[in-house]
Amino acid sequence: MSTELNTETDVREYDTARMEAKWPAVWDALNVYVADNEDTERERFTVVDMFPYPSGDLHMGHAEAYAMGDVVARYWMHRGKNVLHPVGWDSFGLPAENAAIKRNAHPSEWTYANIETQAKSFRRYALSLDWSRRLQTSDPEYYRWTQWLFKRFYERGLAYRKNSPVNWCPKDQTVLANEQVVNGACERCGTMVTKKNLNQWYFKITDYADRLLDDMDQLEGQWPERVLLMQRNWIGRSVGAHVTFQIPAVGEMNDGDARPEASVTVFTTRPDTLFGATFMVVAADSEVAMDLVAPSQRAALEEYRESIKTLSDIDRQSSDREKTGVPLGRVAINPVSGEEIPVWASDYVLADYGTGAIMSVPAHDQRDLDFARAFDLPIRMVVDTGEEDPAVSGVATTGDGVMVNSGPLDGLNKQDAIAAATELVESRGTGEATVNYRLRDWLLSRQRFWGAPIPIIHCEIDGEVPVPDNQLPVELPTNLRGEQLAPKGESPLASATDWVNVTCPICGGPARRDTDTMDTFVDSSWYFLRYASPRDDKEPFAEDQVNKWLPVDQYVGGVEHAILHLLYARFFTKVLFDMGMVNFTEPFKALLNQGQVLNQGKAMSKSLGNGVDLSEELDRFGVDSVRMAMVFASPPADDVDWADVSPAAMGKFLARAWRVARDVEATEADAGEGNRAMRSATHKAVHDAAQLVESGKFNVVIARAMELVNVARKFIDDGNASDPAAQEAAEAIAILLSLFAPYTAEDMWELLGHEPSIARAPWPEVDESLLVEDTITAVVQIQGKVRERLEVSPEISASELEALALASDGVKRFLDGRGIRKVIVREPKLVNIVPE
Ligand code: ANZ
Repeated sequence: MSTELNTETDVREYDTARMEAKWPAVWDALNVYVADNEDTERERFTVVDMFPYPSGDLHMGHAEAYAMGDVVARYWMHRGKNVLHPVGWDSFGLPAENAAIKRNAHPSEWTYANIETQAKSFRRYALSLDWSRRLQTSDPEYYRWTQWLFKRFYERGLAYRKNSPVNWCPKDQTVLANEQVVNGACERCGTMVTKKNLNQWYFKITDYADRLLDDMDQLEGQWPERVLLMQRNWIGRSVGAHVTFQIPAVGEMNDGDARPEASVTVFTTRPDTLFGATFMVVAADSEVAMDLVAPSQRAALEEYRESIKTLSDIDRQSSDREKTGVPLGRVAINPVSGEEIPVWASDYVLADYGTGAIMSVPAHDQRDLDFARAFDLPIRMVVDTGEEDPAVSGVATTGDGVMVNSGPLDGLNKQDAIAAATELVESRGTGEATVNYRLRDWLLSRQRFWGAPIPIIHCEIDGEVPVPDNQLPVELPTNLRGEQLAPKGESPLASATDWVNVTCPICGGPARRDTDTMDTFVDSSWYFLRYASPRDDKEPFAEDQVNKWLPVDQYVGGVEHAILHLLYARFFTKVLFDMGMVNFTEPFKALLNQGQVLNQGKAMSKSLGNGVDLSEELDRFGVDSVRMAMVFASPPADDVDWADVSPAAMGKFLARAWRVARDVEATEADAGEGNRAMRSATHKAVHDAAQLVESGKFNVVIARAMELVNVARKFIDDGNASDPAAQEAAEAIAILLSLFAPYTAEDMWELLGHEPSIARAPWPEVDESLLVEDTITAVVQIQGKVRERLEVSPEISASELEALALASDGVKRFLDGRGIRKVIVREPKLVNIVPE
């Protein structure tokens, strides 16, 4: 392998190919990156990169993310921590299955081949990973414990099965996740998606909604603010009230068309506006709508329901869409005013949020106002905010104000009116205060092959029977291939009859295995815990180990996982805490989201043809140059545009830094005897770099290293190669660079006469006295005449300056033994001495 750099005379001795060939074996032999490899008493620091999906070789996005995590891991190694920086693969999932169908193979073949490719690239990329803890979620030794955990959740009532409508692609015969439905159509084949009722497994994450919200206090300032916000919005806690409206019967008794009396409960966050409710809306696709609808309106409702079937929740609630709906031919009675209001069905009310029914207050809710205007329904202002009447302006007012048109609530402000209205309905038994969440239980079952089988057996006599622990893992059959893996309306596992048909562990009678597999988010909800004791075959992880290494000190990964993965991992951690298996409630103390790697302003993609191949870049410029260029391009959280990145220039810089190490002359002298200005530059750079790494400004660390290289180069060229300050500078440069450019740094370390590995070299100690900015000149006067000039720190204290002045040669000489009557100090610039 030759690199472009080697062809330039300027850098001919800096040979990336030689370094890349030489060092990995040395690092392996020394077990440099293995956690606990020295004395195990040191404080731990755990850095976890979100583990990759083995979709092919590593790409530019991986290159950036893993370079960032590596800076953190390497920094804490230099700082003497016992660092755990593990690696694994999220290796179950759909692409492997699709590839297997296409190639008439088993998904494991594609998966493990890709893992090997990525593992090789990780090594070449010189990440400080502890390979001894490597794991793969598709290994039976791993998913055995995924199944074991599922069982514990099941025993605690946190895993359950229920019939529910799911997105269904009639062509592919498969369930689709919401993200796989694009504009109402199947992402893969474009067929319009419908809803189908299926028996599905759920985790009861809603039981943990409050804790998932409240524990975010622990993460404040340590996680990106926008991620915390997304988590909060996803959980969506709304405080409000349930209010029940009576719906009088319609039609004559004994008349086939009659509908009996009913009641409908609405969820509202604004009980204060109860007197402004001028109509009620129920979700058109809800059972309630069908129960309520008057016979004369039934056909219209059914037609309307058909028309909204393929709309997503987002479309339904979009404020841009014209409001649509059908009157149900019924009225509801306002429980506090006794007023009769019409009941409508519409798509802007969702069936599975709140109670699926709302009281509409058009004056103070824009969606209700748009609906009222579309169907000419009354608009009544009940909060006077001082703004124009919404009935006139067409803009609902949502702020605070004074209650009007509201009987007993008149004159109150919003907060007091919310409390008073809640009390009012509670006292009448027609409502109560309540908290509602947007969060839904986690649908975890998939009718797919390449996932962890759900460890449940269905028996006609005993019902759902968990597979006994000592029979785990329930391994996937190995004999299905190609087309046999294609979805057919039920899980492909159903066709493996040998596998499916078992005897019931309780009664011994004939029974069937559950044929669903788990969502891969289940696998990734606990892998970081498994890193603590990855080879444990008695339990998912050992208690002492998990509490030693976790929670993760620094988690690194893409913002695309800001919601689901993090929420699920947090949920698992809390359940395991409740089970007494871990002693912490949050899995990731700090989170870093790296930006995306773009090219010419756009995400790299095959269709745009702007993709950049990582391995080609590595061949061309060398690993270190690519890594450094990537980190230098922007602050870690910002996007990097590869078009603006210059690995070639970075290669030149690295060569220049490398030559500093080559050109210094070894000396036995103590660094303290070295040139002060050079030393000061070194110590300042090291001091700043530590602060910059800890505050996540990795790109600026590189800028500081560049400055130091310039100063050191000049110092050497000025004939100071054997000054101990030159050696000190070169060592510091090597350690700063080792955060980003491990090959170059290791080579420099060797040139400087040290044993490998630089990764274990302690961070240079900073001499505070060398950090003093510039000195300024203080003038010492005796009887008004300048007798001495002193170079001092601008921060010098009065007493220090006085002491320096009195001890100075000039002052001693001019005082010549006389006593002192008075000293006036104006630090840092002037000392005036009045002799006796
Ligand atoms: C009356 C009202 C008056 C409302 C007002 C708002 C403003 P969040 O905060 O998101 O929880 N709502 C309730 N259930 C709904 C559903 N299934 N589909 C669509 N909208 C629904 O929103 C709660 C508010 O959204 C509730 O409070 C309800 O409208 C509406 F001036 O009730 B409100």
